Amino acid sequence: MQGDRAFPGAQSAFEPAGQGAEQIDALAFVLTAAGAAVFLVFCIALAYSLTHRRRASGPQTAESDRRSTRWIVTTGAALPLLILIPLLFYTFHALSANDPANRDRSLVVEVRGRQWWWEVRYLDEDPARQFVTANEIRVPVGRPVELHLYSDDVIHSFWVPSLQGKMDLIPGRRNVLWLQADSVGIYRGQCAEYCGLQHARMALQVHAEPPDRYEQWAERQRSPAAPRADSAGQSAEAAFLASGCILCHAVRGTPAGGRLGPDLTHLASRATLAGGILPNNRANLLGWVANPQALKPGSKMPSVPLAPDTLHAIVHYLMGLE
Ligand code: HEC
Ligand SMILES: [Cu+2]
Repeated sequence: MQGDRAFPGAQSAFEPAGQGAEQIDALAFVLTAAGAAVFLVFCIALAYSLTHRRRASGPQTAESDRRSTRWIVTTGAALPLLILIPLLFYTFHALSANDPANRDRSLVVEVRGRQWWWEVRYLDEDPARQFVTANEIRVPVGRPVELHLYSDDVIHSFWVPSLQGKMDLIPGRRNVLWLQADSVGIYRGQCAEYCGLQHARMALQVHAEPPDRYEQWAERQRSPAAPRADSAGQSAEAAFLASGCILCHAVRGTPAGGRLGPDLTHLASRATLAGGILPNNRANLLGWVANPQALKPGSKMPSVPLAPDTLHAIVHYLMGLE
């Protein structure tokens, strides 16, 4: 299912687009089908026994006692075990196939749940090659990605239903999940554990891309923000750097180094703003910077009063962070 145009991307566990979600989908189907079949047989047996009641003919004998005991043991213990044990082993099998330990771990992404957005850090053995982004995880199609899930505030839950089952992000703990997208596309995810006022507006997108496009994107993300060449760009940058924004936001390559809000170094390359609630375009950026509390009440970004000129200059600067 495609979402509305502003927010493309499937978000359905019944439309798996990767191995993890496929295994869960198959497991859910098998367990539901087996449960339904058992229930059907049970209903038929119940209906039969209600309509074919025989009046006890003659006194109970040792023979009829033995017969009913045999029935009770077969249908009450042996039959359920015969059905449940294979299902149990099938479940174990499906779970172990979904274990991150059995995957290639060359691409590791750290995801930190924040009230109410996602910080996404691409790890690399060479620290200079690490980079940070927000609310958007790009992955090369067909390659497993290991996710390390953290939280510093409250419990969140990472769930991209089309790609993998959900897993909690718990303060003080590292949880590990993997996912792999098998076809190019945008997959929507959502925080799945109530985490405060704006929990419902804490979404993310996974963009699965061909490997070469992914590499191009990653290479760009690694680089610091490009210096502004024109005078309008330079004065816009000065307006941003003189504002309170830099207390909370970082733009690599500039003195802005705040850590409370999303890294803005390549903001313009992202599809959405503020936990996936707004498509990233000029109008929404203006609206967001002018008054985030109107769009996401309670958000940890305060509405900062800005003169109209300053507001436009800052938005101009942000639009150039490609
Ligand atoms: C007190 C800290 C703080 C200050 C000051 C602040 N922000 Fe934010 N900003 C945040 C937080 C936290 C978020 C994430 C909000 C959310 O999605 O719930 C955010 C989100 C954003 C986003 C969306 C980023 C994304 O990828 O979704 C933009 C753009 C932004 N801020 C720009 C600014 C600008 C411009 C200023 C200065 C006028 C500013 N911020 C001042 C904390 C702050
Ligand atoms: Cu939440």
